[in-house]
Amino acid sequence: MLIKQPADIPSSDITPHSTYMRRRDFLAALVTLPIAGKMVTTTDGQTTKDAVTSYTNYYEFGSSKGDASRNGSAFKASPWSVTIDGLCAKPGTLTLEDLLKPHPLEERVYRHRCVEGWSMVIPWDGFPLASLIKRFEPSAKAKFVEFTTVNRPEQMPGIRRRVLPFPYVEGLRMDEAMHPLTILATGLYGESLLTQNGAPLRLVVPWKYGFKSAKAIVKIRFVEKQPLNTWQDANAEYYGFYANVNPDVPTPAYSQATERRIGDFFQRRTLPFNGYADQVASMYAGMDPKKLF
Ligand SMILES: Nc1nc2c(c(=O)[nH]1)N[C@H]1C(S)=C(S)[C@@H](COP(=O)(O)O)O[C@H]1N2
Ligand SMILES: [Mo]
Repeated sequence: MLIKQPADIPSSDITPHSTYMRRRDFLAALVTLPIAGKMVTTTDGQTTKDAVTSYTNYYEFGSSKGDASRNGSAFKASPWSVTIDGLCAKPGTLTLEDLLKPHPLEERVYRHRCVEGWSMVIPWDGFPLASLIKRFEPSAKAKFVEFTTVNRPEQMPGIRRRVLPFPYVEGLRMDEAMHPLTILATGLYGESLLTQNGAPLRLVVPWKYGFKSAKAIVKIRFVEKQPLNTWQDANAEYYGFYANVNPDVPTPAYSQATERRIGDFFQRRTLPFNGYADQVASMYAGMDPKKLF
């Protein structure tokens, strides 16, 4: 029998500390969360939990990346309720617990791309938005879904300073909202979402730029007309409604052709629809790809 001496162990056999920590988190997740399934959509290495929970965009807490993790301690994500209304047969206001009950959580490992040119790979815990939408029976007139996020100036210093028009609003076309890749997330790395990541409930739409991922959702509304999302309202030249990742369409500030994965040194080429083209491109057939930003 061959016994490996420490000097014989190639460095590739040694589990990096971050992976070891991740495994521990995963074991903790098995205990705390009933995860029903797992969908891994990339083999790229996952971004460290430290980076995912500190490098965030959340303007209700301020306009720099660390603001939400620094300024989030006054924010209370419990109790929480969500109102679902608009063009549907069964509108209502539900506590978060009642809203989550019928939806088994899954782990989804997704690429996450920001307009600013950085990206991450994040293991979310969540469930398909479609399974929630169906419960409320939207009518045939409902063409879009509008998401409104929480507006609590007393707990959110960025709202007091009016750094954006609040509350933060996002929207999806109904078919985008019903797409199986679109999820509502309640956790990441096997643990409940922290304030800075959008606790207790946020949207994740992996083929679109991060700004579509509304955090701390309190209202979901079925509407006939395309909603005006906050970033388009604030600066339409930079941010559109569709926000589909398109490496061929630069914004005035950033090229979009490449991205830097947080933790990497080199830039990598950005993929159309953030690498999800096979699953989503057909939804935009016949539309001008330059206008899908
Ligand atoms: N409520 C709310 N949701 C928000 C934002 C925000 O300022 N407020 N920022 C958006 C932007 S600009 C991005 S890039 C993503 C970033 O998600 P992340 O911080 O989890 O990476 O959240 C989006 N969701
Ligand atoms: Mo963003």
